[in-house]
Amino acid sequence: MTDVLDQSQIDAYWKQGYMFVENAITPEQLQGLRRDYETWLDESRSHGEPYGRTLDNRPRFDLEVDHSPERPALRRVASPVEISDAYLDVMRNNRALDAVAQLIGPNVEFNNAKINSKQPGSATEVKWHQDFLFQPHSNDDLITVLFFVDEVTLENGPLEVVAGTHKGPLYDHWHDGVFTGAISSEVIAEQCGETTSVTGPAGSACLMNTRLLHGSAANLSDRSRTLFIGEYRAEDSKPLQVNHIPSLYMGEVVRGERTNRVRCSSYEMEFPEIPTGASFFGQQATVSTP
Ligand SMILES: O=C(O)CCC(=O)C(=O)O
Repeated sequence: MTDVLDQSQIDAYWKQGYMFVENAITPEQLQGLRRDYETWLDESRSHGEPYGRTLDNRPRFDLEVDHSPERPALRRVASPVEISDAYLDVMRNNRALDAVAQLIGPNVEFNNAKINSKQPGSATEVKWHQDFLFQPHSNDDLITVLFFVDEVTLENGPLEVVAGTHKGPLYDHWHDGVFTGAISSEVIAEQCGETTSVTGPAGSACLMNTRLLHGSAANLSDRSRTLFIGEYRAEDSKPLQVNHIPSLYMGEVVRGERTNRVRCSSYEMEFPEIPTGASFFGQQATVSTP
């Protein structure tokens, strides 16, 4: 395994709950991600509603409500690793994954992957949530890696995080009997006063603890903001529910080896709702909280 982090960076990750990694992928890999996304964006012009099929028979390509042939707003591609060699290669081979292996490895499995894209002027936003509330595991050693397919700026809807909240509680994502995939407005008022926007050049990545509170606002610029998002887990962290973005590659050991061990930590939460629509954007649309 290649060590890419020194001890001070490892300590900073566990203190803040996130980490920025520059040059997480090569320029050639970046070009491949861009090329395939542009092809899918172009294809989306000829669709008026979510389309394609994932392993669990949900639409693979999800469209924003303001999508049109003239201004396509393809906001989500579920499991692009199954339909693109470029995305599969990045999922398996990237510098951020070496950092993940140092933080929660040495043995690491792939959990799931998706693209979140905010086209200029589209309504797409991500409400405040914690990833773990969508995917309970026997322990919480999971890291989400968000690869910047475009440059991410303050104007184009960057990821916003609340540093240190991975050490706090798991907040309810069910409200009045509805799984909204988001925290309540009370928790937002209490916890999300001081946020950090994670910006940087295309090709970089943000590593995020699965318990960290995060969200992102709409893209107010004239440039797209596309992220390729991969989730990884310690190999001894076993899923307690079906994967909400299943793929042929879930559970693949991407660093280290298979040990056949399970490790449990102590926590409590309500199981999430398994989405029936194309993505969690539909679930989050059921609430008006930011
Ligand atoms: O697209 C973003 O800005 C954040 C992505 C995210 O939090 C998610 O998809 O769970």
